[in-house]
Amino acid sequence: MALYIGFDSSTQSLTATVIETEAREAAHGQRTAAGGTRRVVAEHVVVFDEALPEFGTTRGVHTSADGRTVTAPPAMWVAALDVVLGRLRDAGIDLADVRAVSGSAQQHGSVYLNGDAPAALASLDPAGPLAPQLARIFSRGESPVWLDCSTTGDCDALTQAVGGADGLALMTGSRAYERFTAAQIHKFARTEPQRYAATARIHLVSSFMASVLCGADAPIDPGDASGMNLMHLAISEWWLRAVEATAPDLLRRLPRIEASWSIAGPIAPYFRRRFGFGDAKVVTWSGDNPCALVGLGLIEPGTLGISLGTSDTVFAVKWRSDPDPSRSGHVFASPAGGYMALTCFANGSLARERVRDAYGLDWEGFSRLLASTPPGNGGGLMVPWFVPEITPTVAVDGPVRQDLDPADAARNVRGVVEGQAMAMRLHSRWFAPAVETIRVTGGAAANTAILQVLADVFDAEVVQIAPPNAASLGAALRAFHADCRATMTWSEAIAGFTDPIPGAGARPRREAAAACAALLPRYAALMESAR
Ligand code: XUL
Repeated sequence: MALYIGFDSSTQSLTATVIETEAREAAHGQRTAAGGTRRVVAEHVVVFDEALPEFGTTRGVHTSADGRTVTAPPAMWVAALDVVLGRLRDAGIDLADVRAVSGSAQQHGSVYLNGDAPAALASLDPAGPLAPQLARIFSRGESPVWLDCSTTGDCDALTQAVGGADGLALMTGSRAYERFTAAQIHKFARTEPQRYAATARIHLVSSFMASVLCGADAPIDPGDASGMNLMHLAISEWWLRAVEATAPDLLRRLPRIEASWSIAGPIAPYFRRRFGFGDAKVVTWSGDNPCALVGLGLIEPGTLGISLGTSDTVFAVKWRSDPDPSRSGHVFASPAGGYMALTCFANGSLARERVRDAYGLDWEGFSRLLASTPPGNGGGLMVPWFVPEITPTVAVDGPVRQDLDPADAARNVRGVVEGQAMAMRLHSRWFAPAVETIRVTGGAAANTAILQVLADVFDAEVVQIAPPNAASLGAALRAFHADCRATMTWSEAIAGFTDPIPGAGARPRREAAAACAALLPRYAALMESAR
């Protein structure tokens, strides 16, 4: 039996998913999948606010009074790694059987290390926890994360320097976005030149966590590098024009880009001695959306994926790298080959929670009200921009209602969920004009009333995949695939792990789908007029 671990370092928590596969040594010495046992052995979640209150985060982040600057302490992510590994060990999982680990991380966030980092990472003492030993490696104690939208001027400067938004989107897969790493680095170098000068390495959250695990500088994979506005998407190499436009002498501060299945190194002695790992490999980490793509079994075009998490994202595999003609979506490299088209909404779980709390509901009450209201909501619409939105990009916050009484709890509950689903439908047309099947993941994917709304709005069947966290499962599958790559295809790697749960999910209802379709043009017009 071989074990593989996938981590997911997300906005609010760190998850570890452990999978078990039956593997045999083939005659030529490679490991191959034998097709036998395949199961998820364990999934442990460390919620930052609860488990690590000393970092003072709310939903995993620190937010400025105007809501535009959003950061998180990287030391907290490191502390969470100790906690989750302790929980796996205490749950009786024999970490000596782990052949490879990999990970998924919230995209775009950046971690700034000084010249002391390589020595500190290489000499971790297993007698004590990680965070205090790494406290002095950061040239910037707070990492900007994807919810940050404080860099509009930096986006403009970058766009101008590389010759316009169209060229930037063609080369990197996206026009300049506030949360993308180039704009964040530009702001740091501009506003804090001394601390920028003291920065020796700028990692993504993914490559930083991988560096901690292997005790050495880890590469960035093309999937996560495509969320930086710095990578030439077609060839997976740094695009020097954007790199030079972003900050002085940036190239030497960036890690190398290596294939998603590359091995960053062996797991560091710290983890062997403290938690009992054997000779596990650390497979290069990727972003949470590229990992969720794999964890939902989306290795070729045709099926839509939706992740209902802190952010809501809608995505699919595509073979070509051409960007969204309307410039509101992104194209990333897929860790399983080809590309990933994606549109991201900042008002995901947060907007659902705001509505739930405004009417004093729990999730059960929320679902009951949702199921009690008619599809199409009697024409009542809500554009749920409770925080500044990414798609479309709007600085204002506050929901916009049409024919919807704010005092009517039930119709506001339907308003937020239908509004989110209609925005996803409208902003996924550029890569999926019509779909038959949608695979869902994320916390809200367990809510069948929400899945029914998705099914009706998309007029498509919605299916659930057994393990709850597709991003950490995808990371575990990436570790498995990288370990057995010489003799195993991607479809062999995911087989048995990403099958839909029989009977779960939701099917579209003809009249409901028609009612939702009739509302779409009005919803598009409302979003447009509200910007
Ligand atoms: C994607 C995005 C979010 C984060 C959330 O572009 O910004 O989905 O990856 O973790």
